[in-house]
Amino acid sequence: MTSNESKGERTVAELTLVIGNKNYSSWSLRPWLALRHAGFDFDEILIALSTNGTKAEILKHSASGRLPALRHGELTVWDSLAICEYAAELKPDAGLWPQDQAARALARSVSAEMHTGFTALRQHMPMNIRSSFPDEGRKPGVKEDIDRITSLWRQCRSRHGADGPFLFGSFTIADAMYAPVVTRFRTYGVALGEVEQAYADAIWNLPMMKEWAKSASDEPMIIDSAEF
Ligand SMILES: N[C@@H](CCC(=O)N[C@@H](CS)C(=O)NCC(=O)O)C(=O)O
Repeated sequence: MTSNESKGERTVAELTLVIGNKNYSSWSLRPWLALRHAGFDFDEILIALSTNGTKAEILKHSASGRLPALRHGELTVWDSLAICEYAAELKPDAGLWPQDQAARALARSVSAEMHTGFTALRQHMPMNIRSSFPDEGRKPGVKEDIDRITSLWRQCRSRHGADGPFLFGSFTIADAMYAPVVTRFRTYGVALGEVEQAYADAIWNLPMMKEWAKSASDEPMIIDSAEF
């Protein structure tokens, strides 16, 4: 605790994470979880997506025109996975990547596959944490994406998950990358096998996940393209 905190004053965090709507912005959720899990003190700036002013607001923080972005002093880090990597470098002891080299390589592979792939799932089952659409989203390519994701989860759990309930035992960036999928499976009522359901429950029951989901439920903004 700093001396200012002990006097009850809020210190300005060194890090600021600029994010989109908590209900819809799956890319924002990922680094938010990684930073939280690693115990960073960070401020948040939330920019409402899909409004007339969204692009101009985002551009004040990131020339990429996309969220999330992390500000650390003069430095801006953008893109969810790059922010997670930066957090892992800032706190090497936080365990954001698995210690074992082979496990770490697999964790990076499954994270990269999430980052670049599963376009059918992302398009047809957009993240909408507070809602329930159990009959929607079964479009071409979605089942294949779900099958690939659940197979990856089983592979990680059986090879490296012995020491805890997450993909590599304890929580890592790989879990942060797949957390939005866990919420999608809930929203769209995707039936899971025992191993995948236990994993999904472990993610959903994380206090930091509950906190994000509560904020998502409290948000007034509605994005029509992510509603059914
Ligand atoms: N690959 C990027 C994707 C970021 C992205 O597409 N973010 C969306 C919000 S979830 C965005 O900023 N959209 C811009 C807009 O709505 O104007 C990442 O991993 O951060």
